[in-house]
Amino acid sequence: MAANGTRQLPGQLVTIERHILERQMMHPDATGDLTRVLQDVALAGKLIASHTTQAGLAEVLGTTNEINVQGEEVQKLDEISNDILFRLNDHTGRLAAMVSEEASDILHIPEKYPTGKYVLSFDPLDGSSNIDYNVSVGTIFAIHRRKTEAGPGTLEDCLQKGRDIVAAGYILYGSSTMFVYSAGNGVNGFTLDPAIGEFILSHPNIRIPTKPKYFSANLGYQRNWSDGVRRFTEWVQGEDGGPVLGLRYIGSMVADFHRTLFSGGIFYYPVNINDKNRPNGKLRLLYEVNPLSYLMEQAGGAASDGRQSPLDIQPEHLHHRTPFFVGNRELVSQAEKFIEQYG
Ligand code: P6P
Repeated sequence: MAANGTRQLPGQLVTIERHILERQMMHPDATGDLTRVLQDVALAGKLIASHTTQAGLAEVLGTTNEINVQGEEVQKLDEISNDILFRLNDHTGRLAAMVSEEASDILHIPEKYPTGKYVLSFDPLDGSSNIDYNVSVGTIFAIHRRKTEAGPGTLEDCLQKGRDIVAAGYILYGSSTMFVYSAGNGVNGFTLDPAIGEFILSHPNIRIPTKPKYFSANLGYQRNWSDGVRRFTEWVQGEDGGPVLGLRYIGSMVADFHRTLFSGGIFYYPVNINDKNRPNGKLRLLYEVNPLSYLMEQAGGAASDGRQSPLDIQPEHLHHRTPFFVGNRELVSQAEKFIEQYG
């Protein structure tokens, strides 16, 4: 705070728009469309934040009593967040299609609007089962360039590997609202200043700390994990010379990922070997695992499905599920070694 008590502006007030534009200038062939898609997502984040921070007041707590394509109860805020993301992007002429956790099929651009060159995939409100407990939740997104030439987006446009992501990120609705993204040149974090309604650069060039601090997994399920995963879990707690990491698990992946990114460590959601309905685990490749894997690699970490980077998996369908390990390289690599040796 300045001497006269006025609000001290940071030395360089960098908004998302300024940050993205400055990077866009590094690409002479850039048309600005990707910049504007990111701004559209950021605006959606501001609108969703205004709902999530008033959930208790605005009677939007609880569920709609509907079940989504994932077989999960649709929370009212899920629906609102999904609607906000769709309506802020359906008319811009920048997208060929959208993919949402809340929609069984491709979300096509309405015929009255032009289509564009990008595909936006998102989980509108990940961790929503925690909404009624006032736990942090988040929006996760990934952007690809379309593969087909023109017209309505197709499955070919949507089922692209994470390696081909052009930008990805998340918005965390927590004690503050943060927008964390990468467009291939490192990871940067912006904090929403509600007084001016702008995301301001607060965490430039985020890198995962080299010294890991926590492991993050739902130990309530460990009896259902494979032998290799169980042995890895013992190792991270000091068995066989492993590091002695503390346990932190919120049950809202964006929050667990965000803490892992800033504290160092590993988050993992392995397969429950007794859950025949989910042979590939719970988390979805297109709009949860791939965006976060892309971000972690950009921040100097690594991601795996237990054997390979999720970014190298060819998605088989829109809601393709996969086991997920993400965090410091050496921890992810150790998990892969235990799985390779013990299954
Ligand atoms: P569990 C939230 O529903 C979510 O998809 C992720 O955000 C979170 O990591 C995971 O599920 C929590 O699942 O089975 O531990 O409650």
